[in-house]
Amino acid sequence: MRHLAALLALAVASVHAAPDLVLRYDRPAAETAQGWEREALPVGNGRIGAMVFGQPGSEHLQFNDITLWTGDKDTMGAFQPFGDLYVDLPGHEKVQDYRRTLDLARALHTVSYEYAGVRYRREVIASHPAQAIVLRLTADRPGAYTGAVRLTDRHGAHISAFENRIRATGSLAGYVVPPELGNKWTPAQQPLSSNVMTYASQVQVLHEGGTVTMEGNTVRFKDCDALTLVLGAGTSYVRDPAAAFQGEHPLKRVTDQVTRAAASGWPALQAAHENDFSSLFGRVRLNIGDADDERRALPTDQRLATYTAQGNDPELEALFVQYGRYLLIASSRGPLPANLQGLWNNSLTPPWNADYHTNINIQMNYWPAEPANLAELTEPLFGFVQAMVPAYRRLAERGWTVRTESNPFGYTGWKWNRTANAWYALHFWEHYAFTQDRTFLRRTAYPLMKEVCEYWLHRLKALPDGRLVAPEGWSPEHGPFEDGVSYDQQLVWDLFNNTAEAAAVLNHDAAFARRIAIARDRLAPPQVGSWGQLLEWLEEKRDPVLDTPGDTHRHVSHLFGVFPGRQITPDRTPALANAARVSLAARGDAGTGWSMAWKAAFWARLHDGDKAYQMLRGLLATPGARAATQAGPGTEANNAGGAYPNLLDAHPPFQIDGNFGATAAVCEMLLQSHDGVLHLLPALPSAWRTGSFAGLRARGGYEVDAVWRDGQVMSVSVRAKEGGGTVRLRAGDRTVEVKLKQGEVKTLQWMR
Ligand code: FUC
Repeated sequence: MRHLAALLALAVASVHAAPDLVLRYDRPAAETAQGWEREALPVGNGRIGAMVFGQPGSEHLQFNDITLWTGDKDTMGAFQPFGDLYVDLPGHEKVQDYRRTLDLARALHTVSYEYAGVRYRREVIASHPAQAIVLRLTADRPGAYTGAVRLTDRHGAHISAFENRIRATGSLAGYVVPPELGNKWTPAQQPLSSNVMTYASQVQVLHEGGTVTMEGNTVRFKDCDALTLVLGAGTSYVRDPAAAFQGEHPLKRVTDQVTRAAASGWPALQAAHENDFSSLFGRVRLNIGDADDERRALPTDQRLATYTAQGNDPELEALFVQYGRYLLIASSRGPLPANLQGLWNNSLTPPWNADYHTNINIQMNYWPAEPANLAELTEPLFGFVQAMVPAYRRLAERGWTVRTESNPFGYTGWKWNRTANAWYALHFWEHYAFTQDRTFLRRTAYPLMKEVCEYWLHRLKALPDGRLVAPEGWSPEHGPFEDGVSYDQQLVWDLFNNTAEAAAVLNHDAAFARRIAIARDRLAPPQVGSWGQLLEWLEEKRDPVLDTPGDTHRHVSHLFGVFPGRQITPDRTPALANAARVSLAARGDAGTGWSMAWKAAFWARLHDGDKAYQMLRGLLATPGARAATQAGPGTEANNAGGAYPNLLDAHPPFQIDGNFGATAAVCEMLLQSHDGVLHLLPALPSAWRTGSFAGLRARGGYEVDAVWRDGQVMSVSVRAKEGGGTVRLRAGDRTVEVKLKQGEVKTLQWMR
């Protein structure tokens, strides 16, 4: 028995040999209007981050802080780009053997090339422990570096320099985007903002060998062996409504961060960064098959183009899945959640203000967090929601609610999206479901869920036949505002269902739990329409487009109950699951990035691996190249999804939800746990015949590893990280029960 376990462990280790997780290019990112979002590579420590261009003659880091926003509690404003760091290396424009990489596992960006017989190398990290972005320049010959460092600011900050440090300090008070920089408002129309945010950035230049001098606000270096640049940035934003979101001037904090990081030196900074990053990133391994050597040899942009045309590159697919995890770690460890562009945005007037959109986008950003073993990265989302609730309460007689757009000062605008409160509540519940953190459930999740229930108990209205409906709702961006739209109904069902379960777990509030369970069962339920579809509205429409098989609108919100909800499952509600399949098939395979990612997750929950895979192919494709020709009436930018050469999701422009949604959808293809059983490979596509995963999380506090061959599960390990008890494991149509104590791991050889 022992012997068998050892053999099995060996087999598991060999199939777990993770594919190389490196994006590589043989040219720098273009300094063009779109180069920053399509070719430059993102680094981030969860709060500050940069797009790195890798131009040999002038390195460029376009950097941001996730809290730099215009707007306030009364006006929307927009997430803002911060500034730019340049390292000019005159002469290095024409170089040989150029290479640029982003190593996801190490969160390390590198550039290397040869110039005038010298091999040059650059490394960039965005360190969470040091709260700084660090750029290291080395060469294989001493004295090879001569050039200059410049720091710019996008909002006209005051720039000064002293002791090899350049610093920028400014304020957004009274800031208005100049018309020549894209502001469409006339001065009279300009919405007044009382945002008085202050901000600061600075870069310290450290050198080995040679000399460094200051010339105005430029740091010049001559004949240096190596350089280390430490970049810090911050704002006065605090996630605290009681302080009106306004804290101390960040200058001292940023100065201290840069000083401390500079004192550590590169080797220590790099080592601490890698330890920190890999403690999160290294939790999940994924092997869904091998690529051939020819593909492996291609730079990522060419590899993507080849894959778009020919498929057949499971290593690129695994890289794309892991990229979503990389991006979440890089954009969700600060005071605010990842926004529409994570934290990378270079425009003063970004699309949709690079905001927090509540009808799919902010939620999708957090879909991978729990299943892909990054549960602690949900903190910025939860902290954000809690900090906004006092303002959102003003929008409701009881409880709170929200509109479609939102900023981090409590403002929420554009059309009502009232059930987004229930959607937020779902994330709180899921955090408990995956982590079994009862303290979080009792103190944080339950009170929030209950308040949202109170909103809906108050707002729901009874139809003459007794069914309860959410009045005046909107199936996001599709059709009219009316009573009982399926999206609202399913969200409220999910809210009541989860809250009743939460009360039971906590053994608390039994009377309230009974009340919401009764209300849940009175909600107008999902219905099947005349062509077998799941109805999107309470009554079937008589409309040339809406609710017809020809309607290919990108939002598919009436399938919420399939994913991320759990009202509809193939096993418990097969007729509704079939109707969901009919609706989904009619909506088609095209879409913007997030739309395709959502569809991939739906197909996974409907146990159709090949359809889910087909959606994944659309997401990981040169934009426009693969999308079906299904753009019909009522659709917007329906053929535009895909991935840019840097593998960021195309909306267009770049919108990060599709990256996160793709990662989450693949998790759903490999492991599901929402229907009372840990279901292994519930939607394995035929393209992934043999493979393994390690470290995926399941509800109940479990961590799961699995190995499969020819589509059959060979072995599975379940670790009761938290909780424990009896867990039901399913693969295909076989289910077994396993008892686990907290902390215990059990490995089963599954093959019959
Ligand atoms: C929703 C979507 C759009 C876009 C925007 C940010 O409104 O309908 O496609 O993703 O959010």
